[in-house]
Amino acid sequence: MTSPMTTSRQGDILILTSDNPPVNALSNAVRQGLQAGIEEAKNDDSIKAVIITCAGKTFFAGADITEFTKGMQEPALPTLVDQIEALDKPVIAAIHGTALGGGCEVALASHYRIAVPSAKFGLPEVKLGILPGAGGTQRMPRVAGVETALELATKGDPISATQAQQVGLVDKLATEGNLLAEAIAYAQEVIGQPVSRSSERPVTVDTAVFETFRKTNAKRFRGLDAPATIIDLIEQTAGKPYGEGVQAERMGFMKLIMGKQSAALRHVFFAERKASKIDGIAEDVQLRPINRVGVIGAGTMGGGISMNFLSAGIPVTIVEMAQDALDRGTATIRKNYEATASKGKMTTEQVEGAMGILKPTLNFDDLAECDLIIEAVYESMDVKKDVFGRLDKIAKPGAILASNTSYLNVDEIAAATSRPQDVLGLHFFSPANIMKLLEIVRGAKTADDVLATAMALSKKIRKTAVIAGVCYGFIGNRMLMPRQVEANHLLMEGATPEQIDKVHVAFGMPMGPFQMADLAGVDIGWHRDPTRIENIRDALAAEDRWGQKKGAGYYDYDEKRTPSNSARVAELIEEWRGKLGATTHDITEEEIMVRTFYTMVNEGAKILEEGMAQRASDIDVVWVYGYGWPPYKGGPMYWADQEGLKKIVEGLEKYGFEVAPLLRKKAEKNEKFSK
Ligand code: TC6
Repeated sequence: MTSPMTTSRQGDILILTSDNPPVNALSNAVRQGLQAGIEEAKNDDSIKAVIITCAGKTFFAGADITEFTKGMQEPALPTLVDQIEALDKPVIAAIHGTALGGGCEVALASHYRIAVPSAKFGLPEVKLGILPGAGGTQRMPRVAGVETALELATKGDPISATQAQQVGLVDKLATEGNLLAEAIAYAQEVIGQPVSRSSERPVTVDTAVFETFRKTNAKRFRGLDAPATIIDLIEQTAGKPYGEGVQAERMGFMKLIMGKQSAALRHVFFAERKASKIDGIAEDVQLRPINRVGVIGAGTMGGGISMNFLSAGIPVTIVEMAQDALDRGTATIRKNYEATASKGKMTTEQVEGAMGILKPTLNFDDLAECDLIIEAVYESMDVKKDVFGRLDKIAKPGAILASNTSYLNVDEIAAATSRPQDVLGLHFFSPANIMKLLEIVRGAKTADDVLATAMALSKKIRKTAVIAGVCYGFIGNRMLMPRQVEANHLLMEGATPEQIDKVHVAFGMPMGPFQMADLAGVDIGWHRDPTRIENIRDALAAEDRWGQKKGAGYYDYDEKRTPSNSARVAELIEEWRGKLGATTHDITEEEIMVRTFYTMVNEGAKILEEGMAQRASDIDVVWVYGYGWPPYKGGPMYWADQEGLKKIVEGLEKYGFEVAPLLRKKAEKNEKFSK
């Protein structure tokens, strides 16, 4: 096999280039090549400096994650980075794309770092449940300071080359497109100078930083092992020599990588990437060009959907029926952008740039110029059919017609047109400009290129998309239903909202079913007839207890929206238990787990069996990115695998649920959902 590493000479400079697509992961072959290059430089007196660089779209994006389960072969990355740094000739890392994880650690071990402005630097290991294990926890505080090191290593978000330069992580910025030539010139400048090793620099410590950092980020790090380990590690080793620090780092790394959280997070990493692969579609299918998107409805959903495209530089035509609704929608989009700008996350020019490509209109026919049209109108089959019938008359040939329905039958909607092959569901989650998940609903007649175009577009607008089949509620909402039904039954059988929510929060969900109802609005889906009260939810809605927005729902809220248990809700629950003649019993945590979590897994199994999801890991992606399932528990199907499918089946049977045949079969055969 040919090596992904090549060496070349430019006078007395040795250039080591990795070409290991797609992301130049530091695989065993790359590490071997780098080590051989460093060895060559050490032994050859005619070499005066070394440049480490990468071909393709990026500098090393990290260790090769696929090797983690196989056990890393020598030379291991920690050994290699120390060898790079130990060379007594200047080593220059020339960086474009992303220097992430192990890639960033290679850069830190190099004596100089030159980067193009578009390059990004980061330590995303924490997102895989591990810590920077190749000297990153030791070199980063020495190079960029403890605060930057904590920020980068515990949150995992990358910083730009300019920011990296400000904190000392980049020594020199190069012109875009001219990286290697400028790296060579830089190397020539530093040849002969004594090398400066980052591991030999002192760490300046202010002990108060750690406690403040822990406190400020307590909510964000809740339940996660890796950030806590990283903070402790940096704190405990800050005053110590590099050698001691790196040993502690090794121990921390080994402990985390063998833990359950890291395994689950790596599952999510690969699941997310797998989700973009569409079964049964040729990889080279020709995509349809999308130069303008039409959105029907300027409400919360339509506005949020539009923002995704505007932010990606794709012009949007947004249509409403009345001027005031259109103005309100446009104003909300602007307000949201301005709020982002006020946090420093967008410039005024970017705000104006996005608003400048938004075309608000009352004229439905203006949609004729769009390549993709998404309707975000009232959730009613009749209304949707009417909209699609009208679209069919005016949309240009080949335009993709999408419904943002959360539940309805996309095939029935498609049948209202003469071009069902161009129709699909694009189910965005609210707030649509923020939530990562997109369910792409594949209708019976949806054309392959339509699906592939939607998938490619989802990447452009930075969504994580999953293909779903046509069924009520698709993947996510369909699985939410048994949870909701059971949570309500549990209330009637003796549980309190807070008892159920507590189990969900302790599990790692951001909130429980009743907290979620209060946030989303208890009135959602309500028939709005205060005389027709059929269940406790109707009763709450009829009393104006619509949730947080009204200061009362399943909980009472103060002005800061802090919840407290509600005596009125307790009364209503009692009243409804009486009306239904419900007998109550002590509800245990186990019962709540089975009835509100196992039932979701059961529904997931049915979804898989019916082919409504392509693979179990897609279901996990839906729940992690759309419903706040804790990524460190891998998603419902992965979690069920870890619990043991036999245990899930036994739990379901104990409480009288009908077990999905696929779940039963897998449990009997001792199989798992995740491969
Ligand atoms: C580490 O470094 C630890 C060090 C200490 C050791 C002691 N390895 O995301 P994309 C694959 S931990 C293996 O769609 P993008 C990915 O699966 C690592 N494979 O591309 C996909 O494969 P497929 C720290 C990897 O352009 C393909 O590449 N680093 C790796 O949207 C394309 O990926 C990270 O956590 C990898 N490290 O985004 C960075 N990375 O085509 C992880 C990607 O067969 N990577 N693949 O499905 C990323 O964040 C992004 O891939 C990206 C590129 C921003 C680099």
